[in-house]
Parts: sequence; C-alpha cells; structure tokens
Amino acid sequence: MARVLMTGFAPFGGEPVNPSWQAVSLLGARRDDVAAVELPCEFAASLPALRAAFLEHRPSLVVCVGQAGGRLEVTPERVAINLVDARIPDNAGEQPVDVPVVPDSPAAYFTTLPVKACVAAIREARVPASVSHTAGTYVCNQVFYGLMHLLAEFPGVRGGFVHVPFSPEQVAASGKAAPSLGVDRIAHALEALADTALATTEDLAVSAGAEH
Ligand code: PCA
Repeated sequence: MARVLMTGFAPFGGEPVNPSWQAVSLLGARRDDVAAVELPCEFAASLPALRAAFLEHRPSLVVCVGQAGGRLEVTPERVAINLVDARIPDNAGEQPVDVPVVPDSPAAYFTTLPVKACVAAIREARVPASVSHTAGTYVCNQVFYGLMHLLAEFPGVRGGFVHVPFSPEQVAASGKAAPSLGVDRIAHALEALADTALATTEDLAVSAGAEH
C-alpha cells in the first residue's frame, strides 16, 4: 500500500509537456511509498480519475500537483473554492463558466497539509517556495476542491494541492519570457513537502499572509 498518492496533470494549453506530471512520475519512480498517477486535464474526467486512484491506493496522504505557468516558486495552496470559471477550453474542448465544482456544497475547503511547515522544508531543500492563497478557477482548483470534498468522507487522510512553475525546457522551446524551475528541483521540493506532511500535523505559527 502506498502511503502517498501523488498526482500530476497531462499537458494542456498547447504545451508539449506538463512539469507537474514529469516531477511526480520522477518521484514515484524513486520512492516505493509514492504512487504516481497522471490526471487528464479535463473537467469531466479528472475527478473520477482521482477518486479511482484514491480507492485503489488507499493512501494516508494525497498531494495533487499542477502547472502554474508564470509562477516563480513552488506554491502549496491553502484554499480550494467551489467555483469553475475556465479561461480556456480543457483537453476535451469543454469551457464551463461560473458553475460549482460540487453543487450544494461548501463555498471553500482549506488544505489539510501543514503548508507553512512544507514551505519551510522546501526552502531548506534550497528550492524557492511560498504559500499561495488561490489555486485559480480552472481544472487544478476543481481537482483540489474535489479532493478535499472526497477526503471529508475519510477522516485521518490528509491532502492538498501544489502548483509548480514551467520547466526551463518548456520556456526555452517556446521562447516565452517566463520564470522556470527544473523538473528535478520540483521533484525534490515535492519530496520535502510529502515528508513534512507525513511527519507534521501541526503547522508552524509563522505568517505567510499576503496583502493581495
Ligand atoms: N494546471 C492547470 C490545469 C492543469 C495544470 O497542470 C491549472 O492550474 O488549473
């Protein structure tokens, strides 16, 4: 039984790769206790795939990971909102606007990862990181919300979501001007995050707030 289920996403938005899945699969190959699963970047298919992976592996920790092109750092997310508002179509051509992830459910869920302790551990591993207070309104937020909604049925299982930057290869191949982080560094950060979440239930009492 894998202690940790970690998911990454398929490429989307015209990108040839998704560093979230590249890093997660690297970590899954390195660690026996991590089950790595790729989720489709599709509103309809992503949550059933996550639920099936959860029921197959029965982990005590679930970490879903997605690409946030343009972000500078590895960013554990603090809050998932019950809203989908897609800026671009998903990989199935669907572009839902202003619909809930789960009707008649709470407006938001907080992560159950100790995000501040995770950020401290990732920085300790010499990878830039900070807490994020928005996972957006696209497939990643949907999966994050759906994960926390699912875990509400499984007390004792903790989980959350992490956004990661583009990889240098993606940025170089397209010529876009954007920050990037190597897939190996991202995998290293995810490992530090998972180890910290497994070992720590109490978060650090330090500020990670933001004015905007
Ligand atoms: N990032 C997108 C969806 C899949 C991914 O890797 C997002 O942030 O919603």
